[in-house]
Amino acid sequence: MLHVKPSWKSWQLLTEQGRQIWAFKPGSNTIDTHLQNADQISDEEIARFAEDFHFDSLLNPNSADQVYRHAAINAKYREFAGKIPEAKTPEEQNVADALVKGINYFSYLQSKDGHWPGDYGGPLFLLPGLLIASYISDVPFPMAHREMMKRYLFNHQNTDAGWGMHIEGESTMFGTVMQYVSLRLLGVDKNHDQLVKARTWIKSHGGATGIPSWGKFYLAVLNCYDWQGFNSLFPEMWLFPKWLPVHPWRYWCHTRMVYLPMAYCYAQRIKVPENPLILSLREEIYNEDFASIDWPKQRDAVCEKDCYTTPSPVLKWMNFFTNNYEKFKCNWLRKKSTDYILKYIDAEDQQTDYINIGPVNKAINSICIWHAHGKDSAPFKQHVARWYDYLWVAEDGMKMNGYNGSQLWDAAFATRAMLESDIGKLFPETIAKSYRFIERSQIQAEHATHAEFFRHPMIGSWPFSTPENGWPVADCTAEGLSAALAVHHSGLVEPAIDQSRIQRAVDVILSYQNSDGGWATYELTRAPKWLEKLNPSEVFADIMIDYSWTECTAACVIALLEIQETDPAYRSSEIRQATSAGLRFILKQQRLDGSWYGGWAVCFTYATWFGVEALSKARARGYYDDSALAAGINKACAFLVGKRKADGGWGETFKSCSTLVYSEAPTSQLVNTAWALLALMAAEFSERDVIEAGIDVLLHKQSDIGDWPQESISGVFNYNCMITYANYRNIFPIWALGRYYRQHVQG
Ligand code: LAN
Repeated sequence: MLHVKPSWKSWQLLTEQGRQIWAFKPGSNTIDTHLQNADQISDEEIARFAEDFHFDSLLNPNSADQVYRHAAINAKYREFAGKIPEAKTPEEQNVADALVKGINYFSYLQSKDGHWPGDYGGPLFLLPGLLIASYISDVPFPMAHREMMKRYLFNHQNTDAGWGMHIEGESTMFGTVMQYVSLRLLGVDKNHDQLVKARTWIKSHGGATGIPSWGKFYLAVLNCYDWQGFNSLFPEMWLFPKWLPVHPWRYWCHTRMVYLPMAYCYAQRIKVPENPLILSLREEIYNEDFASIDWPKQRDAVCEKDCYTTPSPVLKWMNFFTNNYEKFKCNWLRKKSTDYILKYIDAEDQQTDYINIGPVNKAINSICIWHAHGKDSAPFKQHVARWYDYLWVAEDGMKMNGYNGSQLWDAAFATRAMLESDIGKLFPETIAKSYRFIERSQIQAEHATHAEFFRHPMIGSWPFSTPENGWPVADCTAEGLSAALAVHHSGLVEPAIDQSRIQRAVDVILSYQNSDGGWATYELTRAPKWLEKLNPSEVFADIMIDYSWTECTAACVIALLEIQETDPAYRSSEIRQATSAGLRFILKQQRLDGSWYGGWAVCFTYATWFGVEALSKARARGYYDDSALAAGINKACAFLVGKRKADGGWGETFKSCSTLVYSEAPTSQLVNTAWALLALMAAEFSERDVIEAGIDVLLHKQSDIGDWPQESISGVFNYNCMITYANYRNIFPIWALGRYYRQHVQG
């Protein structure tokens, strides 16, 4: 059983149709009533509770999601009572037992609505944005939440007293100043020992003038940085003709939806009124006297600890132009552009039921809506209610998740993992609940304003989280479809997704293919690669357009190959063409050493699994040029075998993601081991001892009740920021054991 601290029990996760809200001593089980009556407990009592969330092991700063898991498991856990199939050898029996135990444990983590809630924290630049939104609008979080947020921020302070971009990262100016300011907004005294040390870190690294642009933005809103020190966001660019390659409708949707509300704040120069805290902060984070700082000179100043991408000469030239335009700007045009931007923000709010596409525009849109419509307006109140959808409690405290959850994504993977072998069929209720969740998450209607605001058609698609978030994703559609097909195939449930809905999903996948043969994330690639030269972020790479990715392409190719089996007549020649182009793209992405770089998890093992899975599936179906597929698969297997660690497992660190070079972890990592094994088994790799040694690593790491330990952080975005996928430590070992069982044990 888990090591439980008493106060963890005060927090309870309420879930409704994928919505996740953490409640402190909830008086009610429904989310709406709870949100209206939070905080009836005394401050002292709450502060005492928060102490229990002290995180003593910084060796692995990733939370193990103990608070949720404790509540889900401890009271209810039972060993599997059914009959476990008998295997021929003791070793094979171990795999069968571990698989049953693993799925049994995991089934207790499923919420009543059928998904697997889990920690989706990691980035450290999200909560500060939300706290600034709460501060400027004077809508404080309840005391219990505030205490838990403090715990979280203190827990993730590095030993050098700074904070990173994410919980496992080395200290940066962005991370450090944002967490420092957050703690001050939460009421921590500037003489607190940990803050004194953090200030030393900030000052000895040049002070907050060197914070990257997103930090400059937040500080400017907080009135702790002068807007003159911020490169213009040129709001008028939203009025450009649409055919121009630089019109923002062509940007990657996350970049578009973040720079949109940022441009509104910039145009309005929104800032918190001066008050004693703000005046004090201005003294705390700079080496110079605030009034004496030459702000325009700070526009491009970035602390060397933060630099990941260097601004191009084109960007500098453009900044020169747009910054000067501010002196001569036409008020009429400025108003026209901010009116348009506000209309767009309102549309995004309505289309996503105020969840918004992600955590960054969630916070900034809240600020804009507060500014435009007021604290008492209905839209602002709707925004506030959705702040809680992003907050997550774990043993390290309360964090802002990287999305409103990973509900659909995890449910689809979990379903496919469990159904990989017949052992999954021993858990029909778990599968049925998951299927119901997947079924309800498929998007079935278009928003009235979708075309006006550049949204990709989405009927038949699946989102990453919930249908209310409603942003369709290409590979989430593929995973949703593959999972639905796997359930249909299992015969465990009466299909609720009929043929026409399946076909709509296929239509969506086909509509998402790029001209390079690959698939991107939320939309087609809408502008040429040179647009990346305008990336102003300094800390993220490849954010300007939606690029084709190996993982997304493989997922889509796999789903299309599967649909060819179940519905061979449907758009068959287009599907054949699409898969061939997709396979060509995948082969082209393969590196000389046989690996693939992964953009959305750590890293080469992740994408190599996707690559091999797609090539092997195509090979089995007799698609494409068999010798090219075989060569790609063999090279990939050789790569993986070459990366084996002494214990027979695989381990990669997040450094692979930012350096683009395989970076080996000191110890084997479960999730990397499972991905490598899945790839080798998909390839039907002939050296059985290699696979068995890897399987042994998974078996040895499993706990008595069927969980696996949380190891290093496994997700990533934009090369440089890491994100936690708490359920991966269960899903992928279950999947790999299932594949082994299917290939070697099952009759
Ligand atoms: C995600 C999470 C899921 C991920 C996969 C489906 C795994 C991937 O295959 C496609 C891309 C996608 C959908 C994805 C894109 C970027 C996201 C939304 C995130 C990593 C979660 C958080 C991140 C978002 C951009 C964070 C906010 C930061 C900004 C730079 C705006």
